[in-house]
Amino acid sequence: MFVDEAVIFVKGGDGGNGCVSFRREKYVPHGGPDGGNGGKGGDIIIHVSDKIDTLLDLTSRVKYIAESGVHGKGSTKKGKDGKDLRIDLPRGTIIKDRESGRILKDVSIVGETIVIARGGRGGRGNKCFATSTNQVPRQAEKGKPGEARWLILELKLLADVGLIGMPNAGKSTLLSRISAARPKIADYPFTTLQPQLGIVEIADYRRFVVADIPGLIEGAHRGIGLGDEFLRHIERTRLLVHLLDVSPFAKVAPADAYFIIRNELKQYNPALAEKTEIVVANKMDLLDIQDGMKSIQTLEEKISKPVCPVSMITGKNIDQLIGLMANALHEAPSALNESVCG
Ligand SMILES: Nc1nc2c(ncn2[C@@H]2O[C@H](COP(=O)(O)OP(=O)(O)OP(=O)(O)O)[C@@H](O)[C@H]2O)c(=O)[nH]1
Ligand SMILES: [Mg+2]
Repeated sequence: MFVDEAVIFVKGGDGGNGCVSFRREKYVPHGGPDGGNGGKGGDIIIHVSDKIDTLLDLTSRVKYIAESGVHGKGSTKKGKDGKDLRIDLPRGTIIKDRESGRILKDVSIVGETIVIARGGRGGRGNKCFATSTNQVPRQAEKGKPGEARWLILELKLLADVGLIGMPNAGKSTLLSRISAARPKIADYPFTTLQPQLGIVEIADYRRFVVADIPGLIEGAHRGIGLGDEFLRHIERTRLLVHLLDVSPFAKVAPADAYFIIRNELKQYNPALAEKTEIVVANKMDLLDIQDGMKSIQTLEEKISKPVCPVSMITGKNIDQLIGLMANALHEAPSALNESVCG
């Protein structure tokens, strides 16, 4: 299951106490103060990683407490600092303070590190309190406690590619063909009720994340069908793949379906409609070759965009489509418009 919220407690390590000690040496009857300072407590550090895609690991552990600093010792020995504790979070996690509800950080840069709870300062040893009037100070400072807070972690589905289209167009079938995800697929509208993620592995250990969302219909932005709230899951994607059912059984003609969905995107968020888009004609196996070629040509003229014809059932052009997605994610958007499916 895809977990997108976790609540954790974080606490920096406590600072070590300062030490009260006096020098004891042969032939030095009244040695001066030599109590060392305590070590600093470790920090809790958030590290943004591209190795993880969910908050699943964080749900098995609630408390994250960094190591405390060691107390100071005699002979002005400073206590050792506590070790920092690193928590890896996936890109796109929003970190909120549970008490105030305030967003502390919206992490998006892989490799970024953020100190989310500081370790306490070590206390000063009695050596620091010696003055000209008090040469035998018997006081030392206690270490400060580490910062502690409850955090709410939220992960917006952060996908590279968003699959959009009318219900029954074959979006979930596409996700199941190109990734290990196993979404529900059925021959009726609104089979998908919740967004699903799949990871597509490509050459050289590269991969990208695809989000399959419930189908959209005319008026989705007014709440018709399942509404448009799922579009928020693809707001941050870099690429949209727009699936059209070009079979004779489609309820809406492909060009009409295209413009209906485009309009819903614009109504929801004009920036979403600006994203690079690959248009895919699915269910080509249900057309004969001649009709298929002609209908793709007509469709391309009507929408003034290249269309990639595929069949999720026979597997026709799926590899080419993956190539188009990979290129679009890595190349300039303008290069995409020239690309064609074989
Ligand atoms: N003949 C044929 N059928 C297909 C193809 N792709 C998908 N289908 C069928 O179309 C139906 C709908 O597929 P889904 O993948 O569930 O469609 P969806 O777009 O995810 O639908 P919603 O979740 O309702 O939005 C299923 O019965 C699929 O088997 C294809 O290329 N050819
Ligand atoms: Mg579906």
